[in-house]
Amino acid sequence: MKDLFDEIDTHQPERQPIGEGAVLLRGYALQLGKDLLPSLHDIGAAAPFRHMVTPGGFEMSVAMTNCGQAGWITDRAGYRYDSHDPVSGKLWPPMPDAFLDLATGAAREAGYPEFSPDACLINRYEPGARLSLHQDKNERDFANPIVSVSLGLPATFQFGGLKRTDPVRKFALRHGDVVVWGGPSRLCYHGVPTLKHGSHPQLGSVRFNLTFRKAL
Ligand code: MD6
Ligand code: FE
Repeated sequence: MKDLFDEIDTHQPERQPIGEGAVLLRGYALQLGKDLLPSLHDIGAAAPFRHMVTPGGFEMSVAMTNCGQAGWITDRAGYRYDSHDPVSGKLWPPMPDAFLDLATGAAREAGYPEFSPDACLINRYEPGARLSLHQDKNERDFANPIVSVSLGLPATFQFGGLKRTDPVRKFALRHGDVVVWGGPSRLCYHGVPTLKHGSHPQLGSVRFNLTFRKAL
């Protein structure tokens, strides 16, 4: 039987340049998305989502976890990558093959055939959560792109320039959309304004964002 998921998430795969070196691959993860969900569940069981604290002392509204060799963390001491989950003291769960295949495939599609991620930050947004404008700059080498996969509830993605005060454009990111982002855009400011209420047929009232990086 055709389910509600099919009705909503059948937008055509399509490539939309959003900046120099940055492309939005609409629907790229729709086929593979099904294989991601069991792994996402397992990672959340091994390394539970948590609300980290910024160096300034604010608890983030987005809950996060990681998989891969390196995980992005923040606490009062700063933003950084660590091989271990500070909550459990254990290594982050390994990056599942389905994740790796999706990330390298999308990167290749976007013109980055060498991309070999060692870190996957998983963001979980519930309605009301937001991620303020920031640059991704804790990685060792900005020559590598970032691959960002959106699952579940739709969100608005704000995409600005190299200065915080540069004008910001907005893009809707829906279930299955992938943004690949590198080259001259690599250090552009970006953010996600407050997630609106809603329910996704597969994931319910939540949005996940997976960002794959080469951190080390
Ligand atoms: C999000 N994404 O979409 C947050 N960073 O929930 C990011 O912060 C991000 O999507 C770098 C590159 C792509 C991204
Ligand atoms: Fe980011």
